[in-house]
Amino acid sequence: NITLKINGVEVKAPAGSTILEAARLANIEIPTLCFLKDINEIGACRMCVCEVKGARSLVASCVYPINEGMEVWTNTPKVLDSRKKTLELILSNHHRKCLSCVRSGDCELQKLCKDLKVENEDMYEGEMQDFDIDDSAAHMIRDNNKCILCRRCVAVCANVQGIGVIGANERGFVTNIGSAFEMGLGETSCVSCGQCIAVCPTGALREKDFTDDVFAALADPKKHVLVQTAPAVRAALGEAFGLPIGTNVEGKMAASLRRLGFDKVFDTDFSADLTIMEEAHEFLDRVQNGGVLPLITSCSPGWIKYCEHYFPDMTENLSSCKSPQQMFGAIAKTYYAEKMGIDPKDIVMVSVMPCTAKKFEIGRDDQDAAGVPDVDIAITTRELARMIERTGIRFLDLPDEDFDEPLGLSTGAAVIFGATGGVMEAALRTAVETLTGEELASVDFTDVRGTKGIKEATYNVAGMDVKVAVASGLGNARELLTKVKNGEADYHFIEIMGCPGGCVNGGGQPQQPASVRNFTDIRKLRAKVLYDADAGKPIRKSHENPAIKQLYAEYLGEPGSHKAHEILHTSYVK
Ligand code: HC1
Repeated sequence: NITLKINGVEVKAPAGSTILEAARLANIEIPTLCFLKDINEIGACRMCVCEVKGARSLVASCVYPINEGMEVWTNTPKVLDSRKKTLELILSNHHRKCLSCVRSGDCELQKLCKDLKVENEDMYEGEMQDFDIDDSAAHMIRDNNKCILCRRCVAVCANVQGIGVIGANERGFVTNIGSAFEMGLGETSCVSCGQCIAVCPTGALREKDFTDDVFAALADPKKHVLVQTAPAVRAALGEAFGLPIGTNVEGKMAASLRRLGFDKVFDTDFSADLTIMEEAHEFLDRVQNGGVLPLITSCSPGWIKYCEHYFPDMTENLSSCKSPQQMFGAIAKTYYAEKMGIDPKDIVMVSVMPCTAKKFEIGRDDQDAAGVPDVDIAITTRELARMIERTGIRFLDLPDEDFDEPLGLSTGAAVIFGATGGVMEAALRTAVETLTGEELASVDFTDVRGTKGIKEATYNVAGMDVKVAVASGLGNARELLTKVKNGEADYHFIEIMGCPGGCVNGGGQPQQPASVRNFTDIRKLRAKVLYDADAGKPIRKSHENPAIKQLYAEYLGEPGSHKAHEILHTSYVK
């Protein structure tokens, strides 16, 4: 450990720490704007400046390493004044439409202005940029008039996802973040993961909001409006209402959806179980009949788009299974519609997803089992929170309620889909029992759990070594697939999720500020919600879900049947 003094108080911190980290250990939060640990460590915005004894000027504490005997001040008038001036300068070229901004109340810039006593937002009045809004992508909007050039979005896109479709254009006063050659984001090979939105400190980046369409459907008496909720939503929705990260709000979520007026409140977990039935069957079929291996999971639409753009020769490795979101819509508009005697055209299928790429997925080709789109509207966890707020539902006071049956019934295998490794574990539970014909002694495949970017394991199943790998985040996916392509690694089955940590950390989840993200692994806390939910379920294997058994018995026949293929499987483009 290194001993230093911060504001006159002795502090000990591990060698290699920055002033920012050492101060945090002493319960002093130094404000930041551009800094994101391990992602954007550029020391550029000057919000985190401090005085260091002997240094000629203020230093950027996010990148300044501590040393023995160092003396630091984080609270002198010079420091506070400098930070305030930085904010006033940012505001001089920021469209300050705070009252109508989607981030009002959780904008990092707004909070800093309040904390640092900015009293005059017009301090440096003068010429302002007036950028066009980029709404060319299916899933999001860029409003550069609210961009503060922190470059977090650029860094997460390039350094974490390995995509790099955005960067700084021009120089000086006209600097702006966008794509090359002034292209709209929708014209680039952006995969819609929304990680840029998740890290944006202001309202410059936001998802396309479809909540008005949902309200219109709910108000239409001719429509039968169904909702499905993704596994990871229950692990994060509570954050939008001030609950600690890692709170499971499944019951309150179901209650709130009922009060919003949905005709049935169903669960994507049901179709996650269904996906496992089809995907495990497909895996065993490929293994036993010399099909293309490794089989790669297909539930994450950001990953699918990435594969199509960047690894087109591997699309035949993709499972032909639709994602659980799409399978749900397909079953709702075929099996459920027939059972209930409702014309599929009168069903409005709404999905609540932790993901922005799901907005893109619903418009893909070959996703219309009943001749109409499987899913009509995909909204994010954040949009659902806004609907709840807008209608005055007192979320925290709601009772816990259950999903409706039968499409609300699910197992522990389904709920872990939302964490990296969860789909693999769920598939193994079913594939192993199918292959051996014996009951598993333990359903926990712990080697594929955890937030590590790439995980590998080998399981001996019925005398065969089954090699599996799991990657989350597209930079990790690229690393793994490059090894497979070069013959340096060889697997039977791979799970890939587009977002680091899986859906719990999806681009549509409630945003956590840098002051939280830099010091807490939000992926781990949210994933724990799902693993705890799994452990507490009476049924933990997809093939034991009674509603799934009934669906096959009454309608689909066997997994992989002709009918199952027509309704539940899809195709890809190269
Ligand atoms: Fe996901 Fe999936 S797990 S992709 O991360 O397979 O979004 O949560 O809904 O479809 O089930 C997302 C989550 C989600 C699908 C499932």
